[in-house]
Formats: sequence, structure tokens, C-alpha cells
Amino acid sequence: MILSSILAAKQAGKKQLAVLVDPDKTSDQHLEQLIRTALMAKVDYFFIGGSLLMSDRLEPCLEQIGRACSIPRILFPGNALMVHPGADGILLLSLISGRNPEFLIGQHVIAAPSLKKSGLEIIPTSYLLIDGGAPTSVTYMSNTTPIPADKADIAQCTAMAGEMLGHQLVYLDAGSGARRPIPVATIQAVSQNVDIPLIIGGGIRNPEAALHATRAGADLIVVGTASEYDPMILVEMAEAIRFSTVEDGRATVDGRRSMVDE
Ligand code: 1GP
Repeated sequence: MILSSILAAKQAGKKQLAVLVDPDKTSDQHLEQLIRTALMAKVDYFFIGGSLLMSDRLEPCLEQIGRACSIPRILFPGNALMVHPGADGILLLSLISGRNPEFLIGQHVIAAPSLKKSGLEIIPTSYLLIDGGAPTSVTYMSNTTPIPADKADIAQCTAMAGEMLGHQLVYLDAGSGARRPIPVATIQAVSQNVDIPLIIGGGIRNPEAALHATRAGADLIVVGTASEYDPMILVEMAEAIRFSTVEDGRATVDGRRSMVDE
């Protein structure tokens, strides 16, 4: 079960890493290399999805990952068309930073029959868009305004409301390709005020950014764009995240503090 493994990792103070695969942007060859690197880096999950699906690559991507490894494949859907029974689970996203009913309930109603018979593990997730410095596909496609990056109080209260509504995860996303990742203060405000696992993504391009986010309280880091340019970055990201886990356990590794600006 995906949710129970995320909860167990949080309980153990173990930080996790997910790679976002956009089926439209991934060739067979690139995906093969990405899977190899993900195995090397011991990546915890594949997130699969995007704001749009222009190709019919969703199923081939799911199959290719499933043939090559047992890393769980979690759908990260932009809309109801992205439900596919070939995955292992799906983040059932409620876009609660926005006020567009289509992404609060409309798409969910459309997807309900196929979700019900899909056999997928369905994980109700609070999804909050945080301004990452430039308009992104997801803000445009969802027709919603992201929470201003420095309004930690709004992010905090929104996440608290999502938790009280019964969501099992909270995902703060600056959007794929964001210029700036989510500020540490915003991550801290949310992580200190909700108990459900916290996913952070958008604009995380280097190990330092991943480490800053996990130190601030992120439980699971999502990396997409950076791995499209350089799959090997995953190995460094995973090391940084594990370093943060070890550090939380107060068994710091000599010399590794130089990884971040103190
Ligand atoms: C986007 O959080 C993901 O939904 C990943 O973002 O592509 O910027 O890594 P990047």
C-alpha cells in the first residue's frame, strides 16, 4: 500500500523522493535511462502525469516502468482523462488553493465511475499551488490563482482545512519548471501545523533545494524538470535527502554540511 509506506517513512523520519514523468515529454530511451537512474538512486515512487496529454504515451510509460522495476507508479492527474488502471495508485487531488469548482469536485465526479472499477489505490490529497515566480501550465489550465509564495499563513490555513476535510496527504506545488521552489518559511508553516505527510515539488533543481525543503519539514520531494535534463541528478538528490534523514537522527556525516549554504 502506497499511503501506508509514506506514513511509515514519515513515522521513521525517513525522507522520500519521487520522480515526475510527463508521458508527453518522455521517449522510450529517455524513460529507460530514467528508470535505471531511479533504481540506482533508490527513488521511492514514480509520479506520472501532467496538465495535458497530447500523446497516447500514458499506457506505454506505465507498462515500461512496470516491466523494468517495482517502484510504485502513482498517477498525478491533470484531469479526469488521466485515470488508468495500469498504475498502482492515484493522487485524487483537490485543488484547494483555488476556487474553481471543476478542480474541487467537477473532474472527480466525471472520474468516479472509472476510478471505482480501476482497482487503483486512491489517495485523497490536498493540492496547493504556490506562486513559483512565473505562470505555469497548471495555473493556466486550472484557471486558478496560486497562493503568493510569501503568504505562509494562507498556505498553512489552507493545508489545515484540507487535513480537517479528511485528505491523507498535502502537496505544495510551485508548478513544473517553476523559477523558484517553495520558500522554507511556507514549508515550515505547513509542516508544523498539519500531521499528514507533506509533499513538496516544483522548481527543485539541485540537491541543496531538496535538502532545504526536507529540513523545513517536507516528507516527500518531487523532481521532474531537472531529471528531464539530467537523470543523474536523482542520485545527488537522493543522497541529499538521505543526508537530511541521517541528520535528523543526529548522526551527521563528516563533511556533508558543505552541501548547503549555512
Ligand atoms: C510539478 O512538482 C512537480 O508538479 C515537479 O516540478 O518539474 O519543476 O521538478 P518540476
